[in-house]
Amino acid sequence: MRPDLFESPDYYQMDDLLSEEHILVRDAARAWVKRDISPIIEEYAQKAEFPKQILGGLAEIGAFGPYIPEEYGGAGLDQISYGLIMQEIERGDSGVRSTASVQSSLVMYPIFAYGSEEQRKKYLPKLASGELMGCFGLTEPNHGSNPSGMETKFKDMGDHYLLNGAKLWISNSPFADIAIVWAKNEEGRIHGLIVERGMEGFTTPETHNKWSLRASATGELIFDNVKVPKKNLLPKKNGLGAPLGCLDSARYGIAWGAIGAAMDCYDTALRYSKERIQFGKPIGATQLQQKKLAEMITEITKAQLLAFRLGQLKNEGKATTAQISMAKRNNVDMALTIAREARQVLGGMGITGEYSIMRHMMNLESVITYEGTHDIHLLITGADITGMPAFK
Ligand code: TGC
Ligand code: FAD
Repeated sequence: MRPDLFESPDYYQMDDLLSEEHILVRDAARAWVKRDISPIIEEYAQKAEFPKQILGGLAEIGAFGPYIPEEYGGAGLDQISYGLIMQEIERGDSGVRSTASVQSSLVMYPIFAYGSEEQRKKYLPKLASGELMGCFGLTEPNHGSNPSGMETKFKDMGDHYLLNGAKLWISNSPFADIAIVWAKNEEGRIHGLIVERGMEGFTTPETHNKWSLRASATGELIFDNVKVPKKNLLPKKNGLGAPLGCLDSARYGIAWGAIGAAMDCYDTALRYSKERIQFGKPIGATQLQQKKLAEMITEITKAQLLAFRLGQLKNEGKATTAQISMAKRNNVDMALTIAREARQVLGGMGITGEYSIMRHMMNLESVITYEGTHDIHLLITGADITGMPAFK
């Protein structure tokens, strides 16, 4: 892969809206990605391996639990800082951002928001430092978009719970130390359980042959009569709203992250268009390539404004699930469209690992599917504006 020459586009002077802390946090993440991700990521994606050596660096830039209070080991930052960190990491690779999203919003958040004080103290500091890694098991082989139908269940055995079932498509599962698992009790009510690696009957086979998120480890969670101590149940919230609440936080991070992937594709295509000569002039001087580039920067700018306003609402505790859903859908769709267009600007070179665009494009095919598919998010907006849910 070529040297990382990334220059961040800021067409509407968004930096003027950021605080000094936002810029410090953003620039630290940006420098880390340039130094520790860009030089290695293509190789790891090609060999379909997660680069475990980056976990310490992710913890150092505050990517594990950015908004979790410092007393629990988090960085105690606001939601815009969280978004900016996700943007910079995904500028490097969506799979690396996935690892940070899952750890922060799908593992640390539920322990912080729904866990007991004992659970918070036991797990959060170690998750923040990367000493412990987690994963989140909601999706099942027969229940993806419709998690309320889940079949994974647990039974009260007096001194412990007995857990049975299976989860599929779980980011980080092959190496995670703990899993936040959503399962139904005997009354059919959904609860979160903290399942630890090493518990008898708990296995995490890896999913191979992915063409997308190749530098992220994805796998299953299999529970075969797993004895889970009663103290591992998240006590403060149950029902489908509990996992969906975690998704709000992760989807928000993805809305920012996708901007990073789009910025990288745009910046690469812009530079290439100025250097590549055909018919005696740079291809960037042709009207058709300028149309592509002009549309890209317009869409990136709109996505930046959407994410920033959503960040303000989130800081004020006012962002709704439907608002977050709209930003996730719009920004990921925007990034995928830009990746496809940018790939064309590079012609044949666009399909090689010399440049990041094809990797971003393939990654974004997962990002547009996980955390709620593009179509499910359209339906969430549809339900919100009409008052008539069309899922069922
Ligand atoms: P619905 O009837 O709408 O809601 C059920 C109950 O939940 C409440 N609720 C929420 N509570 C808190 N926060 C939210 N965001 C909530 N949204 C809904 C709701 O009020 C209700 O409460 P109650 O008391 O009335 O029971 O549920 P539904 O079954 O109709 O489903 C709605 C739908 C389709 C939108 C939802 O199921 C959905 O979002 N499906 C998509 C599934 C999904 O996104 N899965 C993601 C899995 S995790 C993942 O992909 C990680 S990738 C990680 C990475 O690598 O980055
Ligand atoms: P389905 O739900 O079977 O959907 C198939 C198609 O039908 C989609 O196009 C969908 O939009 C459409 N559809 C479904 N219902 C409707 C409807 N009512 N109306 C119209 N169209 C509909 N899950 C986790 O729990 N934890 C993780 O860490 C995690 N990581 C992932 C990592 C990767 C790389 C991938 C690919 C997925 C991951 N997922 C994870 C799972 C992800 O959330 C699901 O793939 C996603 O929610 C969609 O579920 P599904 O794949 O079963 O598709």
